[in-house]
Amino acid sequence: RALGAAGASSPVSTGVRVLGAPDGTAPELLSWVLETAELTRPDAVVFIDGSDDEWTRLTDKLVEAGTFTRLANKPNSFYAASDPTDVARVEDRTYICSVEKKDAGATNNWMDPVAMKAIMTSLYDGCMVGRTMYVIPFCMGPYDAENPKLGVEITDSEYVVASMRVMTRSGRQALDLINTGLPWVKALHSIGAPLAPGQSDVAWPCNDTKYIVQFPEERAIWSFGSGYGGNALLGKKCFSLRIASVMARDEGWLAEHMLILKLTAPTGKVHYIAAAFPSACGKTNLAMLEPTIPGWKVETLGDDIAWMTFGEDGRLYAVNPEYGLFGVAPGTGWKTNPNAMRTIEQGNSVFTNVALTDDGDVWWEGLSDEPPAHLTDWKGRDWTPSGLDADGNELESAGEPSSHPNSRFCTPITQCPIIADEYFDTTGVPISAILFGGRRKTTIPLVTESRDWQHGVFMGATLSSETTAAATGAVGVVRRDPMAMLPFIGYNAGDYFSHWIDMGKGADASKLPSIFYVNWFRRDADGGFLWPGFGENSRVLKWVVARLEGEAGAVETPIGYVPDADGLDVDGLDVTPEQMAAAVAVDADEWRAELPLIEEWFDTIGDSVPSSLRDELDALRLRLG
Ligand code: GTP
Ligand code: SPV
Ligand code: MN
Repeated sequence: RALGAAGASSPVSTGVRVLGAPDGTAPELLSWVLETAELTRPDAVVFIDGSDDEWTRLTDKLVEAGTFTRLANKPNSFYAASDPTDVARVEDRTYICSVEKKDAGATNNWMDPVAMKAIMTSLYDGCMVGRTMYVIPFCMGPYDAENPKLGVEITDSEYVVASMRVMTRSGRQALDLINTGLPWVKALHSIGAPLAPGQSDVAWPCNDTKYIVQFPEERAIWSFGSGYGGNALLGKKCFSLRIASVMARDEGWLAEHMLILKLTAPTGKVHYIAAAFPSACGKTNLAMLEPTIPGWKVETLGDDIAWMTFGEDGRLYAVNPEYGLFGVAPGTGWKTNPNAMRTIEQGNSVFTNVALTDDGDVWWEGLSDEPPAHLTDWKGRDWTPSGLDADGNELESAGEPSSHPNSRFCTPITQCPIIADEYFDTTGVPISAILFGGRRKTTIPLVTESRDWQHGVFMGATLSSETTAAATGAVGVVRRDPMAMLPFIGYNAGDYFSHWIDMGKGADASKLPSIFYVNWFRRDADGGFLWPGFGENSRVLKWVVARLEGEAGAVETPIGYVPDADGLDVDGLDVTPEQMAAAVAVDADEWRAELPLIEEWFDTIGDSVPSSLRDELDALRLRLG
């Protein structure tokens, strides 16, 4: 019972001891906790207070259980390796259980909420036996927001508690707000791995059966079977995107899968930019970019989620509801993302499914040019760069990367050395430009400016990208990923498009952000990237800002405006004029081939696609000839 030491203890009718529930805990919360304990039957219930002592108790317990390995080379930091089957979001097991099927739309899995609850209630029955149930009060966004967005996650995973403490504002302060009577979201999570008396635990308990379920009308989340980030840290994708997108539709704002950055020009002029790229397509990297062009500065506000609402001045303001970064590890290094490196170096971080070095640090592909001579890979096996052991025998890990491609670092955003002061503002920052981007080998130019808001929404609605390891399933398959939100829209995608169109119609057009479409991932004939990316993306940001201010040249093409011959600043860049031309080229044949795919995509969504977007498709077809 060491975990409960800090709190009051009250025996309840179920016989479960509730530890740390302070006097004044909202009755609705207390009764939900007791109801859940009655169903799931944990050994104890612990309220999370957010204290340092609590962090120490939790991480000690995780180390003792073998889930965490304390890193010798980073302060207060831990390594975890998941079960090899529990490494990513499970989109095929994710459901939007609205009352009516049509409200989930064609892009979401759906089941009748009553039927789903019957299935999940029997899964939850006794699922926490032998474990501790934690109650995590949390707040997405600042505590002093006008309408703080509160939630409570119940979980039986200490890994989830530790991660939620990094990723959200959580503990006593959130509970105090809930206790004032403000609305809050119920988020229930179990790894689904009860322990019989005497049964020994494994380092990463989980269940082969997984369900990630949102009940939009009730604003409730039920998750079962997985301990992985997006499936289990319910404040993140489940609340801040799926449930929040429904709230945003109803209340007239936007909940988006976007980074937020502050860009300062050499003149001192500031612009705030939001960008939506699908999972593992470059948000964290752009958010922390170190410009290669002199005099330009980027500061970070967010790397994954933006909540945007119109301010009284008619401009669109964005806040980042998160408190941490849950970033893709592979590819993150001093050359590509030095600010992420500086953030994690300070410690207080959790690394999952990366490799361990012999001196107690972490490593992953792309961290440095040369891998260490020996590693323990994410599956716990010996790993060497050659794939051979000291005797020249082939290792079981030979030919495989040391880290899972979706391995992640989980670290406090406040440690980011370039965090913008405005991160802490409750009102957010006024957005000048929105970038949509994807991972496409062909067709999509480096940067294209939309003609207006409606055309920009069309760009977002038809965004396509190659799938990545952030979700289970095939990698590298081109699919439509509207606004980078395909797995996260909590309702009918066509209605979501209408909401975007309506947001623009209700606004002063001169104050709306300009919308751009970017692609860092276009390839040449040999398969190499046409554009160096990372810090060099500052050159694209410079062009975006110059367009906003009417200072940069552009060519009008059937798909929008692309930089003219000397539009992009390529001073000092090691790229040939031919490469540059290929990076921004609009190939009419490639685009004509795209038309039926867009048509098919709209047909998949069906009648709910707004007619204005069908009009945009017709107009594009005409312009392409
Ligand atoms: P989620 O956290 O899954 O939502 O992803 P994200 O959009 O934040 O992706 P992230 O920035 O972590 O990048 C994912 C991968 O893309 C990493 O392996 C990066 O190294 C790589 N990447 C990011 N930016 C660029 C770029 O400009 N060019 C190229 N070639 N690769 C990039
Ligand atoms: C993503 O997949 O878009 C992520 C990681 O940002 S997760 O939080 O696991 O969804
Ligand atoms: Mn994401």
